[in-house]
Amino acid sequence: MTKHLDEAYRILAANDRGGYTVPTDRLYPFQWNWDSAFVAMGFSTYDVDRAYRELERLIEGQWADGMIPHIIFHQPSDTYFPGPDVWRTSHTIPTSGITQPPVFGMALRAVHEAAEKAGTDGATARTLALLRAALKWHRWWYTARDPEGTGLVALLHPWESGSDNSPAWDLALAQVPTTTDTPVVRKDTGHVDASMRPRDEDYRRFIHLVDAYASCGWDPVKQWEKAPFKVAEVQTTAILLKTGEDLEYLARTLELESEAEELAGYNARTRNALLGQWRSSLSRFVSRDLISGQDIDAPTQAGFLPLLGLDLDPNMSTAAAAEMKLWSEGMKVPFPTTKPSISVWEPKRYWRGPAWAVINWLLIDGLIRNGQPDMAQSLRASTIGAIESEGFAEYFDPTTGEGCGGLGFSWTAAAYLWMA
Ligand code: 9YW
Repeated sequence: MTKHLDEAYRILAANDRGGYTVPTDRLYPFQWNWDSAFVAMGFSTYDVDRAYRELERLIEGQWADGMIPHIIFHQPSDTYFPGPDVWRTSHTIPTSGITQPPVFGMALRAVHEAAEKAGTDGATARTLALLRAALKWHRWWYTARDPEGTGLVALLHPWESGSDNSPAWDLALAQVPTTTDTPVVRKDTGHVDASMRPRDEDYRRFIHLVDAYASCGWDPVKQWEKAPFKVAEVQTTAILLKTGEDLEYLARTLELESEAEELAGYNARTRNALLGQWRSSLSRFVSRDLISGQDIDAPTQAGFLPLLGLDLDPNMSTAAAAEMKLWSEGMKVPFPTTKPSISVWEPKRYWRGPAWAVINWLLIDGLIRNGQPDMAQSLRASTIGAIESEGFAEYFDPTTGEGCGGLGFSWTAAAYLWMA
């Protein structure tokens, strides 16, 4: 184990670009939002100052309206597409124009607690500044991405989910044209085998959406009206709820009572809304396509993520854990991000089947919260085992355990530090 811990520390040091961490060299040469939140939790296990720094560098990219973008382009690099010239946003430090799952609040609580434990100087002031940024982003989610106050937040681009080419988007994305005003010059397939990546057609649709929102001047109200893709999504909403709980806890700890009450209000609304997305016939939760008005019942990991932020009735949590066990049968490394028995399942293609350490991390937390320690323990053991035998890969083929995608991956290192 010491050998692997040392390797995890080495990877995070190698991917440091000056207070922020790139997900991996070359393939992803900038700061990614939810990657950095996981990485900050990894750092909090041994270097609290560096953990704070990771989050502080991320909020350098925060927009005036509160959004924290999914990529912060701190320094130029020509090894990634689409770069700042395609996003055409106007923030001082170049950024993308969309966001990513708000793991930030979970990370902030973890870092704050680690600082308290270590008696770190200046921790309260650093937590407070980050809490204010997190609150602004939280309000942005509820105004820009849930203008009707339903309690579920919507994504306007599959990249915002962090699960780019998940089968969950197939039907909604099929309605998005493949035409683009921007030449699609992919770089990812020069770093990683194309058979493991999203398809060209997916990329053309991803870029069509970028063009559409750039032509709205990135104004959230205009984007909401014009969006060709709009999904009220349970994985992101569950993460938002867990982050909302952690921010509420921090606000109370720092005696920000009115902010704590505001957060409690959001949390209550979202808790009810998420519960309404449970489908007992499927033993999981479903997202909703706000354009077609239909449930999205494609079987993906997202259906189990609400365990992270909810305290389910034991019948529901037992049913969800049993369903997860069924998907895991015959898998060397669960948890498959798509149900293995369905026709679109591809065990090596990015979010269409593989197992990801950070998804397992969130699922484990949700299972523990909901009284399912056996399933949690088996996911933890298989995640650690996969990393120890295959290295710190971006993700794993669940059938063979083979490490796939980019190597020396920061969030896999962070997950190992957190779990081991
Ligand atoms: C992209 C960095 C990111 C992750 C996403 C993952 C992938 C592709 O890599 O995105 O071009 O942004 O899908 O979850 O944050 O690791």
